[in-house]
Amino acid sequence: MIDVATLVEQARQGRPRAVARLITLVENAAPELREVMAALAPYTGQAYTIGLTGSPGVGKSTSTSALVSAYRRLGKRVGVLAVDPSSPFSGGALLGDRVRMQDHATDPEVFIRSMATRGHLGGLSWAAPQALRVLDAAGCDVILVETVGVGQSEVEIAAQADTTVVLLAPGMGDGIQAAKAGILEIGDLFVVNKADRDGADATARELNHMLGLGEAREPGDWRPPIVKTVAARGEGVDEVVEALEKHRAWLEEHGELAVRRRRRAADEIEAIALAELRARIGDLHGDRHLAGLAERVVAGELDPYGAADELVAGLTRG
Ligand SMILES: Nc1nc2c(ncn2[C@@H]2O[C@H](COP(=O)(O)OP(=O)(O)OP(=O)(O)O)[C@@H](O)[C@H]2O)c(=O)[nH]1
Ligand SMILES: [Mg+2]
Repeated sequence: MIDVATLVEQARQGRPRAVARLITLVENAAPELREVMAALAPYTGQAYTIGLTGSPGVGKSTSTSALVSAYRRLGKRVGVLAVDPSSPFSGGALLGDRVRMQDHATDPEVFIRSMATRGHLGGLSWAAPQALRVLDAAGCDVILVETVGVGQSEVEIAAQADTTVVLLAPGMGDGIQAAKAGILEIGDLFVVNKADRDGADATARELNHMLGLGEAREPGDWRPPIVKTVAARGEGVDEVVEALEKHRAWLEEHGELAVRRRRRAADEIEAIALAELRARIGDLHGDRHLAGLAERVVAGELDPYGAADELVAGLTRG
């Protein structure tokens, strides 16, 4: 039996074990989650969430670690969530990240957690926001979210952060790749990492050109800046923080932070509602109502659309 009230209280005080246990409840879609989220709700909405995305090996984890250091120098409490949508297990692919995060392992003001979401009902769209709520209620001023892997998850992560950072590296044809994957549209800030390698300037120029080709911007619109970094040596990271703070100020000034957060909450509600409906439909498999409808469809007395309507009406009645 889990004492939710005590766990929540300890997490709010920033006790790492309690925070970790709450995120495990999220990962396991535990039945206690409802109670946990109800208890956490009044303490959320303080953290500034930053998503980091980009091709494998571009330097997301190294940059995350460097950003943690930078925010710690500013006295902030920092959360890190590494989400792996392709793996059903924690750890594994994220082992390397743990090595890169070692600098922060003993810092009580830093919470680092990796989470696997494959096979999860509603996957990333459902689980990651709940984990973010835990870190938020635990008093994190800043939460960095790294998604491991590529594809749809890169775009999904953008919907879950206040600010999205897209990382590229020279020599990978990254600019073109990013354009193809629809990544240019989601970047609030672009980082050309591994600037110690040849071609960083060319990549930045190429990117600048592609961003300039986008739709005409209104005055006052945000123009995503491009920052060059050598994350492995911490170079350029203060400039990234500066750009992040500028974007945050812009979001607040233009009411865009509230817009983004409302959109996220709507997505979250939808994901939970869909998961709930799916679970109820799953429950119906041994159900006489469904069996009866199927019989009528087979007999040609009812068409499948009509049967589905009846089923859904039955679900939403309670
Ligand atoms: N030369 C150079 N190497 C770097 C730099 N930043 C990171 N690296 C190296 O690039 C490799 C990949 O870095 P990660 O931070 O693990 O990259 P990632 O994007 O998190 O990788 P995945 O999580 O596997 O997608 C590591 O060997 C880093 O040491 C940099 O600024 N310059
Ligand atoms: Mg990584």
